[in-house]
Amino acid sequence: MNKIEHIGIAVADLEKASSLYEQLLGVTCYKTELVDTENVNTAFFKLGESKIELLASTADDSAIAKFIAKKGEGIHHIAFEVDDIYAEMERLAGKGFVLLNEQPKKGADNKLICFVHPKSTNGVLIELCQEIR
Ligand code: CMX
Repeated sequence: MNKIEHIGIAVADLEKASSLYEQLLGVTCYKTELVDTENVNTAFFKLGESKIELLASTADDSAIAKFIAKKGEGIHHIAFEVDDIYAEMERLAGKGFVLLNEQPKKGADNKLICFVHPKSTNGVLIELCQEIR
């Protein structure tokens, strides 16, 4: 894995949270993107090499809605950049990590993504992401 690509933060209201994070970070949101397949609306902020992704639910039964109902707003996942997501998935599966996708799927911000179950990573939801070239 190369680096932390972004940290995902679950928020209840994307507009309010975006405006707050613009003030907090001192940078403007560079992209908002609706990801229908995940039932989320996202807003991205870039700080040097790292990014923050705010995630708001668009459906009552989405992963983000469930997360907020159970734990409240807060850090939802850490995403690591990888060069070859297929090789990395095979490597992690071989070591016993529980992958939540059999195949990489298309995520926000032009990425192929795969999630690793938090039960196999000390309670932290991990995302692998590879830039779609
Ligand atoms: N971080 C840490 N723990 C989490 C978690 C998260 N983000 N989401 C759920 N959990 C915990 C639950 O609290 C629960 O813990 P306990 O068993 O101790 O109560 C456990 O994981 C399993 O929860 P569950 O109710 O059985 O399963 P869920 O239906 O909540 O699903 C998960 C959990 C991770 C499998 C599901 O959210 C998932 O598949 N996530 C991947 C997809 C995703 O998160 N999409 C949204 C982001 C998309 C994007 O970044 O663009």
